[in-house]
Amino acid sequence: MVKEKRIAFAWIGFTDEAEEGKWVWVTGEPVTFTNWYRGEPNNFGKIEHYAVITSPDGPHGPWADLSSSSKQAFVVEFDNTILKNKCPII
Ligand SMILES: [Ca+2]
Repeated sequence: MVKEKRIAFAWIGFTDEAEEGKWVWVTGEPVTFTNWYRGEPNNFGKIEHYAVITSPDGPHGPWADLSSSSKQAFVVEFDNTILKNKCPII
């Protein structure tokens, strides 16, 4: 998606804002996979607590941490059962 839309970064809902170095999904799902870019997460300036997916060179874009002041696109995850019940178009 990031590559198709020519977006440099997109927020993915992964954060260590509650405890530095302890990365969690905002949905509360267990962390079973990470794809950090080499040298990331580096908490540059001690203010980077939110993960973005970067424009991929390969099939999967590596991740980096950025600060909340960085304006980026974002990825939204929907439960498709909700959409099927609420939206007649889908
Ligand atoms: Ca970083």
